[in-house]
Amino acid sequence: MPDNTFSAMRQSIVDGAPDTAANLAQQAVAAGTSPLDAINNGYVPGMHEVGEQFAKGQMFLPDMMASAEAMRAAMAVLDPELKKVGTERPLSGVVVLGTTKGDIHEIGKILVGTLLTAHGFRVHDLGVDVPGEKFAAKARELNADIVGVSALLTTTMRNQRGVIEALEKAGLRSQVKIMVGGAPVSRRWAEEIGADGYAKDAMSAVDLARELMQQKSAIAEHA
Ligand code: HCB
Repeated sequence: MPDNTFSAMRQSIVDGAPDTAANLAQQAVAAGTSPLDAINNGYVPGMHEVGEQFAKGQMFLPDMMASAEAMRAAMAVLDPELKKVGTERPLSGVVVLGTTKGDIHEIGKILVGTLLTAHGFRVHDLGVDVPGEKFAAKARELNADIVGVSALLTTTMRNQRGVIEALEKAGLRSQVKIMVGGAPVSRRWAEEIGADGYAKDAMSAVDLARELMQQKSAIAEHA
């Protein structure tokens, strides 16, 4: 796919233009472009630019909402394409996913869920603004292997620790691996709160989830 198409995708997000974003995604699918390339090289850079402009006071909340709408329109086209990869795979593991309490950012988390599904994981997405107890209850109900917690605000990333505490309180911590992510989150933060891993993007989340499943089976073999 030519660079100017990626740059048009990026611009459709900055402009908050859902129809353009969706049309470009359809063209990409028709041209056989990898949906992940379109997301990573086209749409996500647009989101980053929106974040930068918002931080500088050059964009406001309604603009950021329009950009999110454009991203959703592109994802509605690309999501089924991403999921096609996973249809014939054996079950890799069960993941409970959600955005932490106080936080309504969901685009990155949805992308993580889509790629995990595409790579054979069964994903239950709890949505946004999810308290720790709800993660724990769903993990118990589904006998989950992994809990993935997203946070996009510096004020809500500390609630990731709350999810770990809720799993400990429910007596599930030794059975469930925890991975964290989101723009302000880092490997160091993951270590500080006692998570099992950090992923910087959706594809790294798939790699990490696979690694965590290997760790789980190694523990089971030695038990
Ligand atoms: Co929002 N917002 N926002 N926002 N927002 C950010 C996050 C800022 C960084 C923008 C800025 O100031 N530069 C900023 C946070 C500052 C901070 O805390 N340090 C911010 C702010 C301040 C706010 C409000 C407080 C604004 C206000 O009301 N004054 C408000 C908060 C509302 C709330 O949550 N309580 C708010 C609202 C919004 C919306 C609603 C307008 C909209 C979200 C719409 C939605 O999701 N339905 C929005 C958006 C779109 C953004 C930006 C522009 C983009 C976020 C995004 O979708 N990125 C964002 C700027 C930015 O992040 N650079 C800005 C694209 C995805 C693909 O990346 O990082 O989310 P991702 O996910 C990656 C990665 O992190 C990882 O994989 C994903 C896929 O590759 N990952 C995981 C994510 N979760 C994972 C979990 C795992 O287990 C593993 C990996």
